[in-house]
Amino acid sequence: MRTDTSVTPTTIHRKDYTVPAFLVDTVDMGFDLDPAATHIATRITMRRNPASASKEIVLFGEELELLQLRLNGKQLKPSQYKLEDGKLRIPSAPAKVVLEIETLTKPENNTSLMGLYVSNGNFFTQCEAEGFRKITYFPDRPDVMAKYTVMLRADKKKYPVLLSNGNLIEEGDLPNGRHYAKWEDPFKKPSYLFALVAGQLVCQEEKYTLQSGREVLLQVWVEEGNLDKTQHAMDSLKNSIRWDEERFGLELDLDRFMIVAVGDFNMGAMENKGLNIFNTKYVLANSRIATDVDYANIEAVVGHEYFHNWTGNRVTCRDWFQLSLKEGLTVFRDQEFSADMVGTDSGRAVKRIDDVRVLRQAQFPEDAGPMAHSVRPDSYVEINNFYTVTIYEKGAEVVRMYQTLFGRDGFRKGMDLYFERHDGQAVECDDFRAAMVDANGRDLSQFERWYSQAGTPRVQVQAKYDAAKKTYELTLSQTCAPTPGQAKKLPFHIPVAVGLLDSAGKDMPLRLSTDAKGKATAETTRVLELTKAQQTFRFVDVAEQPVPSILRNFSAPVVLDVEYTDAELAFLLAHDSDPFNRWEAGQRLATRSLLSLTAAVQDASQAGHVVALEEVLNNAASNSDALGKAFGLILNDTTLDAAFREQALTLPSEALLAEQTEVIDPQAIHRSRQYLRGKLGQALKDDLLAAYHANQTPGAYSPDADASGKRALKNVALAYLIQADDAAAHELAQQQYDHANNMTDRLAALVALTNSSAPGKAAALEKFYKDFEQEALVIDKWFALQATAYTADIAAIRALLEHPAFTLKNPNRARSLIFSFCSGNPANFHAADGSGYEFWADQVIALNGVNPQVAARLARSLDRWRKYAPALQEKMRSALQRVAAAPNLSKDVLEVIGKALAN
Ligand code: B3K
Ligand code: ZN
Repeated sequence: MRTDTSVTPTTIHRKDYTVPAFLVDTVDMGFDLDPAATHIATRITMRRNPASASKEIVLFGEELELLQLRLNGKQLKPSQYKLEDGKLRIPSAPAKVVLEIETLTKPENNTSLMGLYVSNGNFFTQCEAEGFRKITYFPDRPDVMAKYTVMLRADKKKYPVLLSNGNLIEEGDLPNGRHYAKWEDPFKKPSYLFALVAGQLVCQEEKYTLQSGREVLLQVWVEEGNLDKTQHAMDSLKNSIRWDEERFGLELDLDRFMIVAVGDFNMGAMENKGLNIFNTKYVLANSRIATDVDYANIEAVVGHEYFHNWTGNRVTCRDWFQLSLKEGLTVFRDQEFSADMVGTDSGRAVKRIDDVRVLRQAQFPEDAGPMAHSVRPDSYVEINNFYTVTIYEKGAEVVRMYQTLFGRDGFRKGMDLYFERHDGQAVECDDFRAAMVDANGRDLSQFERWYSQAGTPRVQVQAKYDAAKKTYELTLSQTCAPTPGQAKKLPFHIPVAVGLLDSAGKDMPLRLSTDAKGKATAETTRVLELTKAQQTFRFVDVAEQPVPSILRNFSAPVVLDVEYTDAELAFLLAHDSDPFNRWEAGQRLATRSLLSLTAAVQDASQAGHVVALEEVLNNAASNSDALGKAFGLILNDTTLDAAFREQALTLPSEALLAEQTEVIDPQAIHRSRQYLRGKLGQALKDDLLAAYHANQTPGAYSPDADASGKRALKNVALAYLIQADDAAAHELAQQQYDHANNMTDRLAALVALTNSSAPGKAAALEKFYKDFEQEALVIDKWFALQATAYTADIAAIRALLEHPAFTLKNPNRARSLIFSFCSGNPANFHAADGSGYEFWADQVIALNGVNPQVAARLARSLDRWRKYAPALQEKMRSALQRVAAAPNLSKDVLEVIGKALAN
């Protein structure tokens, strides 16, 4: 029969949404698994949708060989259907239809890792967003939900394990050394949640009793030899199940829940119903191979995928424009889960700081660049390009604002109503907002703009204290810069959490002029609701001139412009009861130093004074002594958790600083940041050394918050000390490398050595490789740390590209070298000769032919090209144009490059 492959890139618009003409009740599938040619027989029962006037069945299919097509038992003649541009259309179909479709795919040739593919000899699927159409012709859209039964058949020796969604209802042997397994998923689901796994895998399994008393089976499947690395994922899964019961009253609805790890995977993990498929990076851990950060990430991702079972699977998205409905909400849930797992206030703040760092470093630039889009986008060319930090992280901030406005209990009421109304449905972001609003009895129509308007709002603060009247006025105003396709922005509804500190650094009780007379004044944080372009809030009974602490706990995803003196910032860093803003004050202080250093370096190099740079920096470092003092107080304050101190002592990243300069000069930023690190390292040398020794974690490794916090503080101290690049620091790092009993310490020592001139650095790198040659995830770290080394020039990167362990086909490996360099090493990537951009273009073009999704991610490294100096801009433009002119570009890459080059 006919085969169809090509799909023309077109822009899909949210406003063009129409309901499906046919609904699907059941899907029965039979797979004969063979890496060279897998035969798939699918039986779909469908009926006309009463809500649609159309009688046309529209099925999607890509890269499929269509072997057979029968409608209500009769084979369809080619004249009875149309097959073009990735769609199979059957015009005027009867009201009730049984479709029987046979397709053929070639999993072993599938390097896109979408649909059915082979990884290390085993079969896996990835169907979100539109991968199911690479398995069979189907109404592959999330608002078509159906019940699935899946029969898997394969060679028993090669593929002893056969898994799919739901419950195993039958298994047995077949002739010729083959066997089968039949799975049935009791819940209706959209096709993007379909999954199968087949191959040589082993599992750790446990029975777990839910709060209701029902017993469920939990399994973590991995390749043989990795069973010593599954305990943490299993613990994280059990914690997730318990947390969702306790915090949201949501129970696991299946009798069996499986996690499977795969080495070749485009992203982190996938929430397929009952059969979550994970990148090995987010499953495998033991102290030998995984860092504290890996442990935390595994907990978060296991939680995230598990939480999708309700927010995503039971209630799903009507269309892909609503993606943040499930992703923003589920990220919020995993953030809260991770915070609750630590439990303490300062532990929660550390988590919040991490999340805000990601938002500022990745989402704010996205919001200011050519791919800017709202949380609920209006159009896309390739939906896979919209799994972005805006949809995920900004989406989570939007959800968090409901909780800030309504409180935890109000938020819970909204969630309960959301499930009461929409369980089993495919809905819109508006439905979530309506549930929140209705459950809390408030009009929140203006809040909708968080979904429809792109761009990061800026909030300006003006303060006035009237000593005679004892009033304190805060005038807040908001603006938002235009984004592509959205010139004008209307005011957002912004919750601004505020506290006022008295001269002793204590919180003042807060009373607003609008408060009812009898209102108690015990509250020390008030959430001001900024809804207009400008608004004044008046606090009354304010005994003395306060220092304001604004946007506590980062209560809204905005940039806050507020004029503080250095002294006020040091005061907030020392006293603010809100740990987030305490950290923030230190970051503001450091940013101020770093930006003035950067400006001085730029001025000097423009004037040609490159030789005297050290002197220029010394002269410009006027407030660095004050910064050193403030940092010293934090470093030595043992009443603070080590993890918090580490956060406070970490300078803003180069990427973050870049966003705060008018014209990005990556080398000047790098030099300044390195210089300040060196200065702080010298000024605090004794204290750093003391902290280094005081925060050792002897004994067996544990990834708990206390121990990992200590390691973080100790290793940030080491990083400062190594900046001096002297023999003592080399010795310290070498000792740590040699005696480490865990990957966190070993890797931190190796990074320190790599960024120094220590005599043992080459030997350590080599030893690390030899010791961990068999551990793919550790070799990824080995590539990444070299790609981000301060000394890594393009020649070093190109040499690593030739390393026998390097391959473009494995996304983790490609990311570890190429992405780490292009986005994690700005000073070298943006080399003045444009060699970094040439490299980038080569790799985007090469990856495009292997894996369009991964290629399109890499393509985004030049998003912000217009923010650089003209000489660099020119070189970036020609690299972009070279990619744009390459043959056979995927729509993924076309969309990203097209938007970057558009005016
Ligand atoms: N929902 C998946 C992401 C799918 C990405 C498709 N390109 C993982 C997650 O967010 O949990
Ligand atoms: Zn998700």
